[in-house]
Amino acid sequence: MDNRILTVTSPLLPDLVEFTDELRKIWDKRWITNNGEYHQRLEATLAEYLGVEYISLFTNGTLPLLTAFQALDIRDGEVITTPYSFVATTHAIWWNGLTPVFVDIDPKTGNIDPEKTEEAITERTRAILPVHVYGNPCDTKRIQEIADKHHLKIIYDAAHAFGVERDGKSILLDGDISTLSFHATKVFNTIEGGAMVVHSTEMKQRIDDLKNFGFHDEVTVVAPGINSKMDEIRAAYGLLNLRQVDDAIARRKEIVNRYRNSLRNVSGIRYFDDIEGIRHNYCYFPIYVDEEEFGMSRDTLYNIMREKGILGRRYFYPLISDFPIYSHLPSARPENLPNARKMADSVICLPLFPDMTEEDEERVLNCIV
Ligand code: T4K
Repeated sequence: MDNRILTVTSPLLPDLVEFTDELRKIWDKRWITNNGEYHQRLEATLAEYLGVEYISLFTNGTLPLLTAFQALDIRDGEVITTPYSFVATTHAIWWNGLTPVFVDIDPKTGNIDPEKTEEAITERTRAILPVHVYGNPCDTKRIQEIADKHHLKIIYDAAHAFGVERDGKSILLDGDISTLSFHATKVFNTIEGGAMVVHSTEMKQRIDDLKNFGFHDEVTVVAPGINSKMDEIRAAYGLLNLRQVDDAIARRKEIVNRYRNSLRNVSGIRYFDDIEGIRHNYCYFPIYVDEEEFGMSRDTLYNIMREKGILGRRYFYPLISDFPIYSHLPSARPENLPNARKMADSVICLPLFPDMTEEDEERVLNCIV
C-alpha cells in the first residue's frame, strides 16, 4: 500500500535547466529587481494571457489587497465582505483602518450574497470586497448594480480566479480593481507573488507608484506607499510557468472530472459543477459533506484521510468572522452568517495538482466511496 503523504496541492515548477539559463542571464546583467526586464515582460505576457489591459505585479496576493484601498482613496468607514475566505481578505480591510462588515454567502456558489450585501449598506459603507471563492465567479453584474446605486467601490479578491472567464471575457475586468495571488499553492505561481488588475493608465501608474514606496520619479513621493515589487528571479520563474499553465489547467480538469464521476452517486457528498459560459481553472476541488446523509461528519472524514497520509484541507474553516480579532464585530454574530458557517463546517478540499496520478486519486476516493 502507498503510504506516501499526499498533500492538498503541490506547486507547478518550471523546467530546472531552463530556469538555470534564465538565472545565468540575470546574473550577467546584474539587474535583479526594481521594474527590470523580466518584470516588464511578465506584466506584458500576463496581460495578454489574461485578456486585461493593465496589470501590476506584486510580491504576494495580500499586498495588492492592502494597496487597493489606498489606490481608491478609501480612508475610513465600512467595507462589506465575505467571512468565507482566507484570512488575508479581511486583514486587508483591518490594515487600512477600516471596519469589516461580514455578510452571508450564497450556498450555491460559496460567494457573497448580493442581496444581503445591499441590506448591509449603511451611510458609512465605502466599498465591497467580494471573493471569487475557488474560482467560482461572483454575481458581478448584480454587485455592480448595487455599487452604482449606492456609490461604492468594488475590489474583487480574485486570488483563486487566475484565467477564469465568463462568455470569453476575463472576470478580472469586473469591479474597480481585482487582485491575484501567485503563491506556490495556486494554479499559476511565482513562488510568492501576486498582481493587481486595474482599468486605466492613470490607475496603473498610481499602483506602480504605491508599490514602490510612493516614488513617482527619483525625487517625487506621491503617497506613503509600500514596498511590494516583484524581483527578477520570480518574474523569470513566472514567465516559464506561464508557458505550461494551460496544460496544467487541462490536467486539473481531467482529475476533477474523474473525481466528479466517482462521487456523483455518493449520497451526502456534493460538489460544484461547471457553470455554462465559464472557463474554470480548477484551482481546488472542494466537496461538501452532509453529515446526516453521508453518515459521517466532515471532520471525521478529514481525520480518516489524515491517518492514511492524505492531507485534505478545510478551506475555509474556521470562518474569518470566528477568529478572535474579528468575532467581536456585530456582523460576526453566528445568526448573521448561517450559510457560511454550514459551509465552513462541511467542506473539505481534496488533493488536486497536475502531476497527481490515478493511483493518488484512487487513494483519496477509497476514503470516501
Ligand atoms: N485571498 C485569498 C482568497 C486567498 O486564498 C489567499 C491565499 C490570499 C488572498 C493571499 O494571497 P498570498 O498573500 O498568500 O499570495 C495557503 C497559501 O499560503 C495561501 O496563499 C492561500 N491563499 C491559502 C488558501 O492557502 P496554507 O497555510 O494552507 O498553506 P500551506 O503551507 O499549508 O500549504 C498547503 C499545502 O500545499 C501543503 O500541505 C503542501 C503544499 N505545498 C505548500 C507549499 C508552500 C507544497 O507542496 N509546496 C510548497 O512550497 O495557505
